[in-house]
Parts: sequence; C-alpha cells; structure tokens
Amino acid sequence: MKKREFLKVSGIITAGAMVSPLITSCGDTSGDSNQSDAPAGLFSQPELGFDYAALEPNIDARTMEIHYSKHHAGYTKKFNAALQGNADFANQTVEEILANLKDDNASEGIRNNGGGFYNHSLFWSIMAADAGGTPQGDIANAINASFGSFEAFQDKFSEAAATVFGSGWAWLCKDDENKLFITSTPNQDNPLMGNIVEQSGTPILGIDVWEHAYYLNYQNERKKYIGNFFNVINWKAVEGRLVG
Ligand code: MN3
Repeated sequence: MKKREFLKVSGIITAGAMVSPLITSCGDTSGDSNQSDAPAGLFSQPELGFDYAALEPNIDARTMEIHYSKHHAGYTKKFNAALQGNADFANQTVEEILANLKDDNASEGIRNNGGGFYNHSLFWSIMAADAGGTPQGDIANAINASFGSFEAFQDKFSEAAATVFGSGWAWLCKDDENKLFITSTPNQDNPLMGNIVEQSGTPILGIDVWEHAYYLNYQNERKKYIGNFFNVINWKAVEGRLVG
C-alpha cells in the first residue's frame, strides 16, 4: 500500500495545515471548517474538491454545505479532541487507528469521530461533478469479475445501502487479494475496523445513508438518493483507490 494513501497524524503539523492526500492543498480555506478551533497537531479536514453546488441536482448545495462544514468539521474536531487523551494512538495514521480499535482500547469518541472523519474524507473524494456513468478500465474489470456485471453490482450496492437500519454506510471494498465485496456498517463504523465489524477490508467507495446526507432534498426517499448517487460517482477516483 502506498504511503500517499494515508492521512498522517503528526505532532509537528500545525492546525490548519492540510495533511490529507485525498485532495492536496494548503492552508485553512474555510471559515466554517472549525480548523482554528482544533487542537494543534492532529488531523485536518481535507478540502472539498468542488463547490457545494457542484453535485446538484443529485446532491443539493445546502446539504453539501451543512454536511461538510458542520457534520464533517464536527467529527474532525471531536476526533482530535478524543485523541488528546489517548496515548495509544500517537503517531498513527487514521487507517492504523481504525484498524487497531478494539472495544476495550478506544473511547466511543475515537471510534465514532475517527470513523466520521475518515468516512466523509473518503466520501468527498469519490464524488465529482460531471461524473457517474459506467466505469471503465481496471475498476470495471474488477466489478465485472466480482459481481458479473455493472448492473448486478449496482443492484447489490443499492440494496446494501437501502437496507442499512437507521444511520450508517454501504461500502464497496477490496480484500487482501484485491477482490471486491460489498458490505455495510452502522453509525460511523467502517470496514477498516477489523476488530469490530463483521467483514473487514479496504473501502474504495462508500455512500453515507445517514438522513443528514439526503433529507433536505429527498426527505424519506432514501432509495431515490441512492439511485442518484450513481450520477456523481467519480470512477477514476474509485479506481485510484483500487490500484493504490
Ligand atoms: Mn454524513
């Protein structure tokens, strides 16, 4: 696995510095990002690679703004705060922290907010304007090999997302042999949490099915949101996670 895949914890990086390779940039770019309030030297929210309105009509601008600047910013801030009191995870990447979580070594604050920080960072990275459509290349081959066809994958992924009870995520993951599988997790858990979740792996695509992700625009129609999510999937970015 390439090092650029990791979001690094660093004691020497000051608050506001961008440490995420998901979208490279520098500096504190948003007054809403809460970076100025974050404890120094921990994780920073990656910059959104598109305008809040860029995914309309599939995801509306107001939902994107609240989701990024309030929800994700909040998880990031609380994750950093929770880590301040736990030396076990010092100098670990977020992937390492999540993989090392056990019921008895992590507070709910680290599990929920670390998951929330990671999950949303991934979520923004695999969406784009003028995206969607049918995947090509390595990711298409991998999907076909694992699920038979893109349509069969869509059906299975949509079903997984639709049947999450309450709040959670559905995921397309790769295992140790780069084979793909679909799973779902409750709350802000994710498949990196191998000691906690039923099926562990590396997520390469995820959909947030918490109501805050869609309720303003879709109200209770989660299935409609899931269907339209396919219009904004950045398959090139998903492929980058597959082969990365
Ligand atoms: Mn969310």
